[in-house]
Amino acid sequence: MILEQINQAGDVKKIDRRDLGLLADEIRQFLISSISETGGHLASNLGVVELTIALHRVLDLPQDKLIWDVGHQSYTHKILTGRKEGFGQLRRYGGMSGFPKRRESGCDAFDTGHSSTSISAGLGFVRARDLLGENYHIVSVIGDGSMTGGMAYEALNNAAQAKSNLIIVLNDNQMSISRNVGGLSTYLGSLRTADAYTSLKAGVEQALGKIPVVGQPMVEGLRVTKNGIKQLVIPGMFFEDLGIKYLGPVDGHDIAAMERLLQEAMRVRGPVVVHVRTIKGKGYGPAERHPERFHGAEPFDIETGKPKKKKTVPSYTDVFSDAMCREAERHPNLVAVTAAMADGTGLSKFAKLYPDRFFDVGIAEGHAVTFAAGMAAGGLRPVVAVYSSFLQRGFDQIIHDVCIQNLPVVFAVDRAGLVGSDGETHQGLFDLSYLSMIPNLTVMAPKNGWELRKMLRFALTLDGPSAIRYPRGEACALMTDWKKPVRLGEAEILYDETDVALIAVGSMVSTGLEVRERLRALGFSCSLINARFVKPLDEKMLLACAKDHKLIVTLEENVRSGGFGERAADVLAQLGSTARVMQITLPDDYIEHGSVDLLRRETGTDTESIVRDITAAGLLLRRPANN
Ligand SMILES: Cc1ncc(C[n+]2csc(CCOP(=O)(O)OP(=O)(O)O)c2C)c(N)n1
Repeated sequence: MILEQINQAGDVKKIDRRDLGLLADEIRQFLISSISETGGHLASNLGVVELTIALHRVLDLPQDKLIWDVGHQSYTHKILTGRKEGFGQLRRYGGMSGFPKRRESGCDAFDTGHSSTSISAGLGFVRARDLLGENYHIVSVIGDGSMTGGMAYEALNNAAQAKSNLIIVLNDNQMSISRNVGGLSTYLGSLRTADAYTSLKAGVEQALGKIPVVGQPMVEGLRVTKNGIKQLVIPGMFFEDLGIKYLGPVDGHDIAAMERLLQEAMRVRGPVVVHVRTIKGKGYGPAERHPERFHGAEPFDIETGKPKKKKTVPSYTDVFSDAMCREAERHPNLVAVTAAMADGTGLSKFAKLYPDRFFDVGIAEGHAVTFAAGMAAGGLRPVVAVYSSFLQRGFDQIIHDVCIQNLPVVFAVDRAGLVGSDGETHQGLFDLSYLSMIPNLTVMAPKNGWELRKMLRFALTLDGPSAIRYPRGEACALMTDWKKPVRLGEAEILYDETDVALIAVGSMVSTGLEVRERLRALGFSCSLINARFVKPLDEKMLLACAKDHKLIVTLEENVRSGGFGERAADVLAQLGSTARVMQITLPDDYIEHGSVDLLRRETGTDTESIVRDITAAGLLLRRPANN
């Protein structure tokens, strides 16, 4: 095994050039077999095995800086920097992250997870290197999908001024998670076939030149339109015009050719784009055929490529997916927007049924929000389906473009709360805080699948903007008997008792149900309220709870700061209530990867921990009464 000779950064340089193909094969087998057990990002990683080997052969890590955009494709990099053993615990609590982490290795130059940051960060390193008088190479590796994000262009524009070396490797596999979209992807397509254009142009000129009398003037005429033709035949004009040198395209599975081109790129004074063509999923049939399915894969059977665990219960995403198709029938002006997450957000079905009313804008959440605002101002009813952590990218646009103008845009905020194995960058911990502080925006969270459907229907009746946040994974199928119609700012009282009032948001309502059972077994009487609205808050309900209970407990999957509990306590204080409010929230901190159940326990938001906290507070509460 060649792979056994790789134990730390730099070892790959010692491998005989003739054995590099074998090493790439072994890495692929290793990736397929370990990800089939743990799950993880497979297709992107299989695509960059040779590219990563070539990068590690020309760079000296950790002195040189290698920045992976998104970072989901950094597995081979982890293997080549002595972390092969970490794959047994990949993305598990306490185990190795699926993304680059500076705390995990000195060879991880910059933490990533969200897309399109690598050129900005790389340029930052360039300025630091030059101002501090240091000497090392900096390479940002960015995919063609991530090149659809606006930040990448802001960075390119800024990088063009740099006078010292910055290498931008453009990993072009024509795919984002699904097929890449937009003008840049078309442009890259033309670069891929640049050789064909070059020979086409030569052929046309030669043929025209042979035509008597008119032929030669036609060739001259053709040359006058030089720029137009140059755009077609000189690869990388877009980058070159910006002031960034372009090299390539090069076959991303040819290690020697990439090493040569990277060496050349290292000699450039200034920013340089190295255009590398790769095949997503390379070397594993099912992933090559269905790269979108193997982008982020659950554990799977290697023979068939099928997931090991069969899905039986529909997820919230599935419920939303169906609800959108149903609402589209009722509302001819309803349109759907995604930022490169058609599959992940469940909009693929809508896209098939209503292709003219579906918009994939690329990995461009900020643009998606303002684009939706424009459509709403123009008379459409846009629904932007987006993950909680990625919507952070659209914060200003939500305020500036949607909410100040009170435009009726619906945000379907998926993956809200703990998401699990993707870790810090992907957990949806902040949306209740950053959304519920925005004037005009209605913020809701459903207790189960039924309520998600009703909330979407309700949101489409509002004159202003709204957000519905729901978690990753199976839709709660409990509490189906409670079907109170959704009305603005009204909570739903599930059990009306005394002692403790549990007021829960969305995913925490079912936890509240369990907590209530346990508390009742301990002799407490216990109300359970489904908050439904985080904004506007149901003040009447809050005051009633304060009056009739000894303790109010709020439950939410969001950080404490700016969350539901803090707002509820604040409203009560403002209304003059002295009610005791206990806030069950996620900590004001970043939460690493791990299973959601385990993370709930670690953060004290599981049933057991909540019951423990409440009973402790309950005893304190009772003491004065017993005296
Ligand atoms: C801001 C943001 N939005 C969405 C995503 C989800 N996402 C992860 S990878 C990816 C596609 C990236 O495509 P590309 O850069 O071409 O990499 P590939 O997987 O094709 O190698 C997307 C949309 C993200 N990580 N960050």
